[in-house]
Amino acid sequence: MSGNPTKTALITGISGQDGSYLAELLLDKGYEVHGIVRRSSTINTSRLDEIYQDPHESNRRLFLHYGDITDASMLTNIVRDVAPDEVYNLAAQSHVRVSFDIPDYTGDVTALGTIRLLEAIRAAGVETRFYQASTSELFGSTPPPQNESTTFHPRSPYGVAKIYAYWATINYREAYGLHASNGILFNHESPRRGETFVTRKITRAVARISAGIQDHIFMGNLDAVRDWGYAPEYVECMWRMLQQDTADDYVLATGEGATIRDFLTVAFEHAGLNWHDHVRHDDRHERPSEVDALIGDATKAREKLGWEAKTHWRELAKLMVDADREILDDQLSGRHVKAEHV
Ligand code: NDP
Ligand code: GDR
Repeated sequence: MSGNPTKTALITGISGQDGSYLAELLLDKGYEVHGIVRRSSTINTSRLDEIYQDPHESNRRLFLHYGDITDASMLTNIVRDVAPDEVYNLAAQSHVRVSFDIPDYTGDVTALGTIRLLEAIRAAGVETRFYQASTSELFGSTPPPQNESTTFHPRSPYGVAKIYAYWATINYREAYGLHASNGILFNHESPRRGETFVTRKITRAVARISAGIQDHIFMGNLDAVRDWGYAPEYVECMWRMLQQDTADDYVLATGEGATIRDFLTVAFEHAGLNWHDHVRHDDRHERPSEVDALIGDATKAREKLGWEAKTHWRELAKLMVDADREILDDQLSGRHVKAEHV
């Protein structure tokens, strides 16, 4: 790590999967990193345990601020005070199935939250670069392969909210000359993936079933096709986008699709299990309108940013199963002691 910070970044959603990897990456690059975290009744920064720095430490470069993407005045204050060189907007109600249950809230956070942050940048009058966490869910029912020119047809309140945010980002680029880029990221996973997303749900279940503490899981539609990549590789390209002279929009994907059934097969077989013995169906996990198939074409990112996904879904399934077995072993043996973040 280099000594003096050269640049300052502000990350919304720093406590999430991507936010935590991005914070690590930027700290490694010598950045001073500021993140917005929500006040909650339980500690919600466990993904930041590895990089957490005590507020009393001198020379610290990671700063966490209480806030919320629904709080416009807070956003303006923090952007003005931090005067970041780069802003990464990763905060969202990011669960597609849940967005059908809380559509209004999803729109407030995921759509309006973005324009609040863009307005905060404008109101604070700081010179900065902006990254928006856009998604393959924008393509929805348009068949693969999907690239930057593919027609959008979202299939959930989440996808609809993200379209608003996508266009808000482009509008601020065109209207105010803001260096603002959309990363249209296909599904990316890791051992830090939220436990209710399908890959992590499966790999956690594999660990628990092979340890004999669980027998089965309930799942929804197993026919959907997804293009799963590895989150640390994707956040590195978020950074690359903001290093370009000109802001632009890029698809990031592996280019390979697989069904949920395929993922189940590889994950269970990796632990010597047969998924047919352990998976049951529950309609609760089905969506009122499904996105059947997402397979991305990341040619533009390869040609313009020199980026290519290295880890594909089979390897990813295995590394996530290994990680979940290790986490469970630590928990069962009492070795898992959480850091104190107060
Ligand atoms: P996570 O769900 O893991 O993280 C979401 C983050 O947003 C968390 O830090 C969460 O805080 C925060 N957040 C939620 N609501 C608010 C709010 N009202 N105010 C402030 N912060 C809030 O998502 P990922 O890390 O997987 O994804 C990051 C971003 O990228 C999201 O915008 C997601 O929609 C998008 N995306 C993700 C893809 C993926 O495959 N992972 C693909 C394409 C786009 P808390 O920890 O308190 O819940
Ligand atoms: P997705 O991810 O909706 O693609 O959004 P998720 O892992 O939730 O679902 C993927 C597919 O699996 C099917 N499925 C199930 N999903 C869940 N969560 N639980 C189940 O039990 C289950 N059974 C089957 C789903 O129907 C779906 O087809 C993710 C999020 O990270 C978004 O924020 C992001 O924008 C997109 O990826 C790209």
